[in-house]
Amino acid sequence: MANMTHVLAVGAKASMSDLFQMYRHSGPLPWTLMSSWLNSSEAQLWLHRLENYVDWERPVVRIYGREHFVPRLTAFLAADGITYCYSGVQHCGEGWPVWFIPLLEKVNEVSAVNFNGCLLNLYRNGLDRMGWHADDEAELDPKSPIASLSVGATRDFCLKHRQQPLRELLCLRSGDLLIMHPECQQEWLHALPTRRRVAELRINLTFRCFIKGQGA
Ligand SMILES: O=C(O)CCC(=O)C(=O)O
Repeated sequence: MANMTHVLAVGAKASMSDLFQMYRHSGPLPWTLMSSWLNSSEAQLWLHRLENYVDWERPVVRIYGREHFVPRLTAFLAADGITYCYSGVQHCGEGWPVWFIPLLEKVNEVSAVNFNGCLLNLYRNGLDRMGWHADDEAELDPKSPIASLSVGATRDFCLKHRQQPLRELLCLRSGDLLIMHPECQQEWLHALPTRRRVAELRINLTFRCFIKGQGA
C-alpha cells in the first residue's frame, strides 16, 4: 500500500486541492508528464489546424432512456480499417489525413509506439468536460501506452486509484504530452472536470493502439 500524507487538521474544511494533497501517492506513478513537449508556437499552430481541419461531431448518448448531447465535441482519426465504438456509435478509420502525419510521427517517435488511432476531444470552454473512466475497451491493446496531447486552454486532469484512496491532480497546459502507461488504465480512472472560470477552447488528442478486427 502506498504511503499517504494527511495534511489536514481534524475538523478543518477541505478544499479540492487539500483533498488531492491528502491522498497523494508517494511511489512511482504509471504516467509521465512531458511539460511543453510542443513549444507555444507549435502548440498554437496545431490548435488552429485541429480546430479548422477536423470534422467535429457532437454525439448523443442515451442515459436511462433519455438522450443527451455529450458535453464536448469529438472526432476519430485512424489508419484505414480501424474501428472504435464510443458514445454508442461505431467509428471507422479512413486513413490518416496527410496534414496530420507530422504530428503522428512526432508522437510515435517520443512514445516508441506506432499508434494506429487517435480520439480527439474539443472542449469549447470550462463547462465542457469528461467524466470518470479508464481507456480499457476491448478494442485497445492493453499492453500499449496511450499518449495524450493537449493544446489550447489549461485544464485540470484528475486521477483516482480504483482500489486505494489515492488521488492525483495534473494541470495540463498547451503543448503538454502525458504518456499514460498500461497500469494507468488498469489501476486508475481519470476525468476532466468542469472549470467554470475557463473561457477558452482546448483540444486533447489521445493516441491509441487498437487491436485490428477487434471492433468490427
Ligand atoms: O481531455 C483530456 O485530457 C482527457 C481525455 C480522455 O480522458 C480520453 O480521451 O479518454
